[in-house]
Amino acid sequence: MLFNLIIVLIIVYFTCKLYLYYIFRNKYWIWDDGAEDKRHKIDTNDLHFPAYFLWGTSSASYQCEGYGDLGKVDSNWSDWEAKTNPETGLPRIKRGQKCGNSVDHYNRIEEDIGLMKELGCNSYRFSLAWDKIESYQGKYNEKVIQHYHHELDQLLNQNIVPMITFHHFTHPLWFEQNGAFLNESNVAIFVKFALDMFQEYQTKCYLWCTINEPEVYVSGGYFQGMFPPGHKSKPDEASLVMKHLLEAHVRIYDNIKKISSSSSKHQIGIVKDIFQFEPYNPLNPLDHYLASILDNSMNSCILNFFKTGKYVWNMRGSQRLEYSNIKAINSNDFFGLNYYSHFHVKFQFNLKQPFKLVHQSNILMTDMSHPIYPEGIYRACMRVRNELGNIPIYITENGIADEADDRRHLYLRRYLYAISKAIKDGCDIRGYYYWSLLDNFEWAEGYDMKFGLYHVDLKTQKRILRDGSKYFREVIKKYI
Ligand SMILES: *[C@@H]1O[C@H](CO)[C@@H](O)[C@H](O)[C@H]1NC(C)=O
Ligand SMILES: CC(=O)N[C@H]1CO[C@H](CO)[C@@H](O)[C@@H]1O
Repeated sequence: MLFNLIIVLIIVYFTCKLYLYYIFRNKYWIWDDGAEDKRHKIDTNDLHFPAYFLWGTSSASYQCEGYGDLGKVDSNWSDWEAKTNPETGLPRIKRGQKCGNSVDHYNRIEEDIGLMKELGCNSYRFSLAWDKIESYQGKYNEKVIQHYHHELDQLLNQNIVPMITFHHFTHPLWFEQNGAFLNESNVAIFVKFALDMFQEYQTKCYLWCTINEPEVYVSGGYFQGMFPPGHKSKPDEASLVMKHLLEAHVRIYDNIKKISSSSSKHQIGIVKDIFQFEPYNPLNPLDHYLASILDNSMNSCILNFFKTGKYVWNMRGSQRLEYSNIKAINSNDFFGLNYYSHFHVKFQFNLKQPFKLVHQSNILMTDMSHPIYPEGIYRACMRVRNELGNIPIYITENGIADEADDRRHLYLRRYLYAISKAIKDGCDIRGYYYWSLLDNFEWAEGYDMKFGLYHVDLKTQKRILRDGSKYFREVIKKYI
């Protein structure tokens, strides 16, 4: 009897060992020599990028433009920053910071395009400031419209391919006051804005992102309460907002293809970030279960919508919501993938919050407390490829907050290697946009997170290339 038990235990032990070995081998690569003889060092110089590859940086209007020539305009975000959190009495942004004039990118557009040129970039992703363009509902501001014409002209003069995002978290205050994307009638209003902008700029741009990170917008605004409108744990609202964002995406895609005279030239896609949710302990079924729920609500449900045309929201404590739109299946000419890192999900005894997101120890972190995890960008690319049928992918964001500038070089080296490997293994990746050219206003973090390839002194607005960024320039030079 005892003998049998011992045999069973030994078998279980080795099965678990084998399973863990399998998991870790797939999720973690051996970057350094390591002591074990079987390991071999990854050669991060072994890079392969196609000649048509786009190399650029990525930004969002609110985070870098500053006031521009209109002075301050109201948006959901400017309003948000100005107020304190009524629950805690604390400011919404770390240490009460305000976006203010940011890094004045609006007025320094020529200088900043010069910096892109200095890096060797051949593309730039940016968003149109809807809050500036249509501060008053129904009235487009001609000066701002002309500003973006000027920006596009300057980019084209420098042979930099523009990529425009219609919605990157911010919109005019009146839109927020009318319920933003919670209100179904507003879908048509946003779609109209996007189509008008398309018609305005279509001769100067052919790469279009509809909406940036819908699931981050939804979870920030309707779950965590750290983005406007600051609602907390409102799954019913979240399900509707998500539905309306997806609906807006499909309608913009469909309409652009109808109204544009050269519809095959214009490439339109959604931008979605993928943070993997991993079980903290791969041998704990509860960790697995919770990780799969999070992955489903943040990742799978959106990928499935584009794969099958069906969006299903099914979360405990909220109403089930199903939405089908067959047009979703062909509503992306490319997939804009934002990738930073992954999370580990750990079960805890707490009915209200049955999990926490943790990080394993001994992992190199960014200042955002994200593990440096280049394997994840490879896995995310492969996932998109497998689920959406080898769709073209642009890495629309990837970057590191690193004030000390002692990990940026390593980060770039490893993530670019992982992307190159994904290309080698069959992903149709067409471009890479580092987040971001300049240090900028990182939403709830304020100016504390230094993502910039260039350091910016907010007082003098002087830009200085960080040492850790030079690797990016070297790689671009090699492949352009
Ligand atoms: C919903 O949006 C429409 C169109 O913007 C607006 O007229 C209406 O007042 C909004 N409803 C609410 C409850 O905000
Ligand atoms: C109408 C609406 O939701 N407006 C929101 C805009 O953002 C501020 C942030 O302070 C919210 O308080 C408002 O409710």
